Amino acid sequence: MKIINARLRGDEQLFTLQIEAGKFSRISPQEGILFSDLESYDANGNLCSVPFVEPHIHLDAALTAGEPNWNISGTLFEGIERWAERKPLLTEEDVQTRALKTIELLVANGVQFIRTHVDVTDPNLVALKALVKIREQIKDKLHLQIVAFPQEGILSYPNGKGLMEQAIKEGADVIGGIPHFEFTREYGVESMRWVIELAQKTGKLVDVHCDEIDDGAARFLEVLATAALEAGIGERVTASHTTAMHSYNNAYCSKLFRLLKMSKINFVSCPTESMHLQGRFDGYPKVRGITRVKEMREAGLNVCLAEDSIQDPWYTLGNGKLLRVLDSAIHSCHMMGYNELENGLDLITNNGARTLQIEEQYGIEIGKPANFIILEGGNDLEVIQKQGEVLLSVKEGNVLLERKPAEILTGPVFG
Ligand code: 17E
Ligand code: FE2
Repeated sequence: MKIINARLRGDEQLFTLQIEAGKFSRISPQEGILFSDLESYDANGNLCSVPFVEPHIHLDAALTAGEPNWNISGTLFEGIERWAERKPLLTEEDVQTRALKTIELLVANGVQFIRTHVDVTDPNLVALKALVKIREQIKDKLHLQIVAFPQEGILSYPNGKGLMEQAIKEGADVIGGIPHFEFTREYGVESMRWVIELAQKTGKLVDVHCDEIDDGAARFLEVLATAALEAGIGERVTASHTTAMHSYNNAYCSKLFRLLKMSKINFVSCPTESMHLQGRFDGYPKVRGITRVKEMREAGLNVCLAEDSIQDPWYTLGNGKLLRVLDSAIHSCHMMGYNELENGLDLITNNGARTLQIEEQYGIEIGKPANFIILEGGNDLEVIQKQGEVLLSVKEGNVLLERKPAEILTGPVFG
């Protein structure tokens, strides 16, 4: 396979990329524009980028919005209640059907690497078993990581610790947590120490729903980061959401950031989800309830963006388009500075890859697996401006998706 007339991130020139045996074998700058031929894919000056990474999605709950009841208040807590009504109705087939449909949406929008949280506060672990099967079924096409996510708590749910351990035995890759939802602060603290100890014992990664609440007193992030630092496993640990950080005072945040940098943990922000769920207990002015993405980037912390929900009890919209999530973060986090836009795609590509610890499979470099997408636009700024479609997605040399650019058939021409 050969790609001609492609742009690469951070470079003005046109490139030809050669792929052999599923790997990049040659990446060379062109003298000028090459004529299309039958053997080559003509990128037409568009960007050849590393694939999108979806580092935080709930595939078990996707496409269940309104079943059996709608979330009327729009709060996280009502979402958890509505989901608790849907959970007893789950079957493996139901989970598999919805998860595969959702994965198709993500793939159609350039995603090749996914981390899904799966609720394990279910004595039968129905959703977990279904997703372990899906991971196996699609493994040649897509990288899927499964987080054992204790939606109703580790210490606050009957046999919570046992279910987490069972989920690891059944094949979960990542250990989750939800300290801000545990009954007490003490349970929250204990759960974070327990999660890190389990990660040390099992060698698994960690990704905690951490401080997803507009309570400036929710400070489990410092507990998680300290435990990760002391265990020396920070790079394998992720704090998702951290929306309480929006409500922390700046003096505390300044002290906290020193620890976060030392710990080397990763961050996931879900700006569309947080803007929708957070701020619900405020009058005006209302907090946006999004973690400090701009400040994290400036401090050199690893932060990436995710969609979190696709049409579930927490969030009725969602369509697999990470460019929409990025657009939302750019607005809500004041990140429209040129310096922030020129490498803006990092937030939905490289930073997510680092969070998932998949960097050896990731990167447009000779010898690496040929995993890439072609985006409408010649650089990060143009791609973000256009909000266009993914034209091609290739995984290890195999075409996952090809799409023709949309074309206006009749319409105004003014110049
Ligand atoms: N569960 C949770 O605790 N938080 C979320 N944002 C979602 C599920 C989607
Ligand atoms: Fe989540």
